[in-house]
Amino acid sequence: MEELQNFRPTKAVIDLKAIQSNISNLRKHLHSDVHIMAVIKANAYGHGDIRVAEAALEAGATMLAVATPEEALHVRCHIADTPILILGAVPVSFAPYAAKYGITLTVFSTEWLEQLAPLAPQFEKPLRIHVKVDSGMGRIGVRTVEELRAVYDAAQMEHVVVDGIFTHFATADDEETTFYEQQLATFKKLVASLPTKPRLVHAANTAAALVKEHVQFDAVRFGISLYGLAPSPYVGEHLPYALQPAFSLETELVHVKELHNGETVGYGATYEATGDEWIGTIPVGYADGVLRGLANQEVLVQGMRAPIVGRICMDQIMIKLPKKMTVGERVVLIGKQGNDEITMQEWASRLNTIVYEIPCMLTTRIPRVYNA
Ligand code: PMH
Repeated sequence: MEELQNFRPTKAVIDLKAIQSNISNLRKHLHSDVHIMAVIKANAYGHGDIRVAEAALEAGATMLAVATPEEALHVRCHIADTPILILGAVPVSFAPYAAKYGITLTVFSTEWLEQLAPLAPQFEKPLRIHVKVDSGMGRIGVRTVEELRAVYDAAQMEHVVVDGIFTHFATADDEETTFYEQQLATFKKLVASLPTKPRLVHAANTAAALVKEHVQFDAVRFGISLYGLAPSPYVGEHLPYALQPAFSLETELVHVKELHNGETVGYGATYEATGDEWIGTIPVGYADGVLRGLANQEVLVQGMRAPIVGRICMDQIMIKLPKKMTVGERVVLIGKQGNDEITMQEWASRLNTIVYEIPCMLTTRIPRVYNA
């Protein structure tokens, strides 16, 4: 079949200039020799991994980070040479592919390295690994000097290069710093215990990179604010520069009608008109990730706020219009219109969650289109 355009007017518009401005502002904020690792796991937090990676690299990022082998291979198919680090645990069976395609692995277990030992002599190119330290996140990583030394020693084999060591903070986005300081001290102690320092020591996520001093080390792992979103309201109030959100969600009215007093809208007939009201329908729903928990959210139309009415359906949502409007009128669910803006943080607060979940939950049924 010929390649078809998107017929449904619902789309996510990703502003690559915003992504680039977030990177170039970070570049100015960091010491000049610190690498920026663009964290593009989960399809670049729902923004589209390849386009985001290309934009970020052009703006000053020098490394990429993903979560899984599948994500790494997808990126490598489109982007040659740039280092890609897989942040999560991977099976040993992936190691030959990692070596072949220049993908760096996270390692934290001597058993894993023992299983690698018989495979490594066949690698045509060296396998690069970063050792993960669990300094308090309690997720993956070595926890003591002894464990670190054992992993480091087990990794001394031909065709394997210990290229980095890193940790991850659990509370860098909080005002309270005690736990963060403990994690930092533990990490520094473990790094100092090594006979030789690997090339890349890294610890900072967005929050640490933006609001903590002295944790830039050799690289920062920049995730959520690459996309123009603050990791937490606390960090949002203490930003060193303004962030540019990159993601807008838009659609159009596909139907408009007038309801009269007592007439109802949607499953369960939960919404009842209290007089003459203009109701619009938009073609987006919970199968796109616009969850039913957003039933009290508003959208923007002609720069005005219009509330969602009735229950959100799988593919359609009804909104109460401020006045009679025509089919085809543009509706913004996330982003700016006129003088108003609906942020992902507004959705996150409505859903009692963190802003990270919002772009990740918007499904691939919504096409991502790019403004460069
Ligand atoms: N490094 C690691 C190891 C991570 O897991 C993440 C984000 C980042 C860096 C980037 O963090 P940032 O987006 O705050 O900059 N990981 C996750 C996670 O596992 N759940 O939410 C965010």
